Amino acid sequence: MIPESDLELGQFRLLDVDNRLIIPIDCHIRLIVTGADVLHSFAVPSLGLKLDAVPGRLNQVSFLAERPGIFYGQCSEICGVWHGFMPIVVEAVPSSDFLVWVESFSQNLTPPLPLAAKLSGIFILGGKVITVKYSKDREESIKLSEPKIPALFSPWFVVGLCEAEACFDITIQKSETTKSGFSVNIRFRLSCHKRDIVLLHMIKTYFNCGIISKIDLKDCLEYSVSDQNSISNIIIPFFNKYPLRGTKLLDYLDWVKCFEIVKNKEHLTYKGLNKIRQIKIYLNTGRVFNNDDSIKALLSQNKSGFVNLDPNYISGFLVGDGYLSLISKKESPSFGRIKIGLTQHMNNYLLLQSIKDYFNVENFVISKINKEMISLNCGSEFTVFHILLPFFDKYPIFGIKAITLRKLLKISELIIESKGSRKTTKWTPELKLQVLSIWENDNLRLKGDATVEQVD
Ligand SMILES: [Cu+2]
Repeated sequence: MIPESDLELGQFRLLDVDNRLIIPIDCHIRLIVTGADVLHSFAVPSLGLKLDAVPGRLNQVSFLAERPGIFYGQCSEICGVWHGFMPIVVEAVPSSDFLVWVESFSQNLTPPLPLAAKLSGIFILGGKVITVKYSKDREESIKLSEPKIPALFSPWFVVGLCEAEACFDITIQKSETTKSGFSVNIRFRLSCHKRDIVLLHMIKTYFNCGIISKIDLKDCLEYSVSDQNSISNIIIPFFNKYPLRGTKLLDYLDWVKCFEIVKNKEHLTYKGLNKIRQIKIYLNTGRVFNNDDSIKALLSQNKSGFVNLDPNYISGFLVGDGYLSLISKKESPSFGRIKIGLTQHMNNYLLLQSIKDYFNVENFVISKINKEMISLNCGSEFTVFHILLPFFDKYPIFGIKAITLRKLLKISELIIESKGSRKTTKWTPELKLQVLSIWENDNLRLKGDATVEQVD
């Protein structure tokens, strides 16, 4: 049920739910009902449905929705103090829509959740208007269409993005309700700047679990999954199927260990809790790298059975930890130079190396930024224009950076054209203006699925 405080205009008090039951119209549906605790009754009068929910029994009924619509019902068997607060919403959609939804999920993950639970969230999100702020003086509202997973979207993109931005989080808190005096919270978190809200929503739609919330301190939004079912049925199977490959893999593996402890309720004992504490010391920022060969072996791409680096992983990683920019100061001698690169902590040297090897081009080199950070960047205009930009076009990046990429692609075309057969670009004032007009052009914007569209 949606609590009164969260109701939006047009929603019904005590009747609207956060998980709708989605069914196709003109299809014979068999509904199987049982009770998990006490007697309830599943009743939707406008569909002619009323069925007792009895613990330990399966009752079934068949029905047919003849038209699309939203049908409301409530528990109809006095079941306890919360009896008045357990509404039912059935949403009937045309079977073609239903199939499209099912299809969009079958290509990705098939979490062992009931379909209705898988499909919720999408319907809640669709039609919502959000304001996206691109820069200080530019913002626009985007009506989220029923969010689609873009056609070229790859799970490896998500992995790359998570390699950069995800946090496998464990918190231990004092608690008065547990015997050990502590409770353990396990969360998967992915944060990004608030202008990338559409991207986060896309990830949420993809995983079909979790919530998006604001982190107060910064202009940050966070996508997080903390319920055990979703972690166990969606997040962990995902990262087992599409493994991380940098130092985050180590965090992930430790985090899974802790999750297993919690899942088996061992954290309620001192021994289990201490195990988690031990692991937690080294998690995320606490990890010590002493050039341990076993770690190297784990992260080495030569390890047998290691999954090949997928190009979409690189795209996701660029969205998280990379940069795409243009030197746009008119007076600068480097005006018009396009910069693409990835910045990482030294510990992730092997990862950057493997990306460098993937491209296997000259002028794409790893350099030291300071004591701790290294970056993979490109000093050759030819490589940027003819290899890197087209690469990220082919294996698309999503989110705000996709807009930057569009512009840089246009600028590179313009520069290539103006060069003709010359070796270097002749920067006439007109050419500079043309470049700037593309760079500052506002006619590109993000669609509800985090891809770019042109507005004229
Ligand atoms: Cu009831």
